[in-house]
This record gives sequence, structure tokens and C-alpha cells, in this order.
Amino acid sequence: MNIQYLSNPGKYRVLAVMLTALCIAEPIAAKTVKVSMTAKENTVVIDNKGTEYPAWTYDGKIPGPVVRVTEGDTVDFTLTNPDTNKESHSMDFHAAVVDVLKEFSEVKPGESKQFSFVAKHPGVFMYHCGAATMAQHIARGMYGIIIVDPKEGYSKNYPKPDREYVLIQSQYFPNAKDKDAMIENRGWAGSLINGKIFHYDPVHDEDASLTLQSKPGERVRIFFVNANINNPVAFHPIAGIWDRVYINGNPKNVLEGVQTYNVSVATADTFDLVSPADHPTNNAIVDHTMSAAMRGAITVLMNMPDADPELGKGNNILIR
Ligand SMILES: [Cu+2]
Repeated sequence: MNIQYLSNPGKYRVLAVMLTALCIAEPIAAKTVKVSMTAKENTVVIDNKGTEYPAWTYDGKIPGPVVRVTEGDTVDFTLTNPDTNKESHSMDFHAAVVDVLKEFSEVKPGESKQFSFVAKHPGVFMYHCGAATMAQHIARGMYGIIIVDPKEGYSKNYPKPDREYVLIQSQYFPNAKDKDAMIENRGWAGSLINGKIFHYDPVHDEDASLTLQSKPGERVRIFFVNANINNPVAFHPIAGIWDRVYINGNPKNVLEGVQTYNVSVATADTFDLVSPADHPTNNAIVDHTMSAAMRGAITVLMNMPDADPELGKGNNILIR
């Protein structure tokens, strides 16, 4: 190397920038991502009116934290079950290929458990507690999403979105102790969207204060999980058409121009919506199954020039 580069800070900086640019062009190197969660048996609020519910959660909230890694990464996961809890809990990542009897086994109160897996497939995946009775552990709130971004990054087939949102739907059973009702699909009284009935729908619930937002012409990508106990979801953008649907969120599994897509229980798919660029529009993103829509599964997406610049960006993709 020309010694002048080392003795001349300006030139050295240019060289450093060039080397950095070369590094960026390389495929993303796989990394190990440490993820820790604590099982909590705590009260949560399940609607915009403040109704309380005795939940079981990851880290205190429904749904649990968003986990986001890149294809090829190793997830190094630890679940802590404090001795103040009454129940055993566990973690079942749908993005993992492991031993159900080993990695996914129950963790008793006062114990913790660590395991690792490689996120081999890109896409979106549910995670949930699998402790007995599983229907009850999911219904009471122990679920979430793991997003595995493709290692190739964005492409013509998988364009970079302007905004991203996580929506996770689940069934609300008011009697938290009635496991049979959960299994047999009796008495469910609400559809929770990210933990609340009509969470983002001021049209049907005057107490709702949040909506999803975007600007006209933006590509909005929705990572959707069906965490219902029993019911599939007819996922439809009222006043819109899904520009793309990526089955299981994998860029290789792409559909175009879809009105309604059926999301089975315990799966996740990725949905792109592109609004007209020349005028503001609004959409209602619904489970078109009426029994679910009228119980709370309606989300308003406002397309407007003065959309909140922070919403749907960076870590701000699951709006609480
Ligand atoms: Cu549990």
C-alpha cells in the first residue's frame, strides 16, 4: 500500500469508503441473533375501552415481541419461566427445524431453557407456546411473529416496500379457564388484531385512536399471522387488491392481483398493497369472514399525503 494513504487522512478516508462499498455489495454474512423472552402471567387490556383479561404472555404483551432475522442466521433463544408463574410454558418457532421433544419441551416455573436453530427458509412464521393445553396457551396470548428476511435482499420479484406492518389476528375467549370452549370453538367473543378488538378501526369503535398509515402511491407490506385457535382468515383489503401475496412470506411463492387470500390457522403470509399515487385513498383490511370482521377483525389503512413518517418504518412495524 502507498504509504501516502496512511499519512494522508483525507485519502485514507476515501479508501475506507471504497472498501466499505465493496463489503456492502457482498451477500449478507450469516450471524447469530440472541433472543430472550420471559413468560409472564399478567393482566392485559384487550380492547380500546380498557377491558382487562388474565393473559399468559411473552414479555408481558399480546402478541409477543417481533423477532426479525435474515435467512441463514442462527437464532440463539432463551425462555425464562419465573418461579412466580403457576404454569409451565414453552416456545415453538415455526421457523425452526428441531426436535419437538427437546427444543420445544415445556419449561417449569423457576427454570429457563436455551436452544438454537438456523433460520433456513425466508418468510414469515408464527411462534407460540406449546405447553398443555396448547389451545389455552395460545388463546391466552402466547404467540408472535418471526420474520426471516431473504438473504438476497430485495429484487424485482420482491421490491423494497415503503412501509411494513405486522398484523396478528387471534380469537378472544372471555372465559380464560374454559379450555374445552377454546378447543371446540364455543363462545369466542372477539377478534384480536395485535392484541385488541378493533385495534385500528375508529370507524367501528369510537374509542380506537390508531390506524395504519401510508402516503399515496406507497407500497405497503403487511406481515400477517393467523393465530386463531380454529378459524381460517379470509384476508381482504376493502377498496383495494393485493398487488402481491407471498405465500408463507417467501419471495419465491408469489401471487399477483389477488382479492382475498385464505390464511389457514397457524400460518403467516406477506401481502403487498400499492395505493393510487394521484389521490388519497383509504382501505379497510379485514377478515371477510363476517363473524370475525364484526367481532373486531377490521383494520383501517389511511393513505394520505401527511401520513406519519414514523409509522411502518424501522422497528415501528407492530403498532401498540
Ligand atoms: Cu404457555
